[in-house]
Amino acid sequence: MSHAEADHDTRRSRQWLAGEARGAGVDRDRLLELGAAMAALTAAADEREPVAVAPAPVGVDPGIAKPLPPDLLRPLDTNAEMRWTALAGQGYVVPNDRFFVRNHTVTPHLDADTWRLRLFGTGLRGAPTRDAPVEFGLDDLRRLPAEESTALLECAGNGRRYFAEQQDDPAPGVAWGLGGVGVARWRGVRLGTVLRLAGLRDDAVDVMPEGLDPDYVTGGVNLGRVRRPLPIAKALDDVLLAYEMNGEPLPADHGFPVRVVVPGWIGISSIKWVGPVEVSTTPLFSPWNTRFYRMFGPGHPAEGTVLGAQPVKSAFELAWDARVPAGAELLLRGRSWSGNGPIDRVEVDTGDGWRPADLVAADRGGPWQRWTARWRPPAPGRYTVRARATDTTGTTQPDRATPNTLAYLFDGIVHHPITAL
Ligand SMILES: Nc1nc2c(c(=O)[nH]1)N[C@H]1C(S)=C(S)[C@@H](COP(=O)(O)O)O[C@H]1N2
Ligand SMILES: [Mo]
Repeated sequence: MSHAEADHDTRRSRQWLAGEARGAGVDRDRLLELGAAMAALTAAADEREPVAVAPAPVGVDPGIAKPLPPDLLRPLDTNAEMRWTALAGQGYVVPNDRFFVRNHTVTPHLDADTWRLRLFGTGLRGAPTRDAPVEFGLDDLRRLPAEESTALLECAGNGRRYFAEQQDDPAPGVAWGLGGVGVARWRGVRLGTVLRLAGLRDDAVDVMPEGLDPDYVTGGVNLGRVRRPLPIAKALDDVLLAYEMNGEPLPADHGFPVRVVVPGWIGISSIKWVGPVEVSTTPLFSPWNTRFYRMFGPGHPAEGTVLGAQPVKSAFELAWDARVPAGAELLLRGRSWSGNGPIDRVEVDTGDGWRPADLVAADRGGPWQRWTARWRPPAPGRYTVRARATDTTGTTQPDRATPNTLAYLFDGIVHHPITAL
């Protein structure tokens, strides 16, 4: 069976439309009724308008635990995006102090001693209920065989602001630049190991981890806790219950004490602060796979279209409108990535045509690819630099991304301004 998110979602949305919905939190007729007409509203309320480009005003608590130094992170309402300058001179992974944060509400402060993973549902032997689940404490998980995985996490809305800024396609929602992405070394136990210990049945089909952060309320409707189903095949493949990030205990903002890490799938799949986990012999649904994280708008049916893998993107490790000395040779640095697989080549244009960038050999085949290109700005003035990558499936970034109502999956070539002085 395919583990690709798009294939799974195509199957599930057919079942959902056929009325097999369970666990969606809102009944199916109501969801259909809300449907595409709600899409614009949903987008605005769901991802919310950015309120600050500068650091959060004094007295406004963004609900994020770690400091948000302006040179590392840019607050965007309840979220914070990594500044790409903060990666200049860094290694392969993004240090925890500058890793982006995407919170639907606020970072909860959980007690590791009383925290429990609680598995329940028809997909486990004896069908334990939510109130009488199979439990694991943090020490139980730490005693199980540990695994490490270097995986990329990216919000589906990453790059959203360029729909409006570069294409005149106004886009509601969190105005991410390109900083809603990061790679970290995650350590934990395989979800599959825990599912088997909990008594996984052969006929289980879906697994739905649920976060312990506050309920998500939007458009006057309480949608409950952030949760999103995974097919059993993916859950048994490479999904981790991670308790460490880059060699440290998972930081509060990134899911302490334990989060799910779903390599290759959009960020929302990787549920933070996981508590309850439903395992079911019938398909599971949540607003996070029926209402959000779908493509709506021209060219899509009313119920929306599956959100596939993250597309190809590239970013310079440079400030927006960076100031550089005219006449001196610069080494431009950047990174490219794709949800379809490794990056094959990267080209850079500094104003006189596309030329190949030099790829860092050690990164070949990994979740993202670092590259460099030399450039000497000939004279003082304003310049635009661009980078475009091609992945191993042959997919290249287009000049223009295809718009969709919720403005997901921006893959256009970003025009990065630089001023030479
Ligand atoms: N419980 C919970 N899990 C969550 C979220 C959330 O708000 N609550 N946000 C999701 C989204 S949309 C993304 S992109 C990633 C972001 O992970 P990070 O904040 O560690 O970068 O977490 C996902 N997991
Ligand atoms: Mo996200």
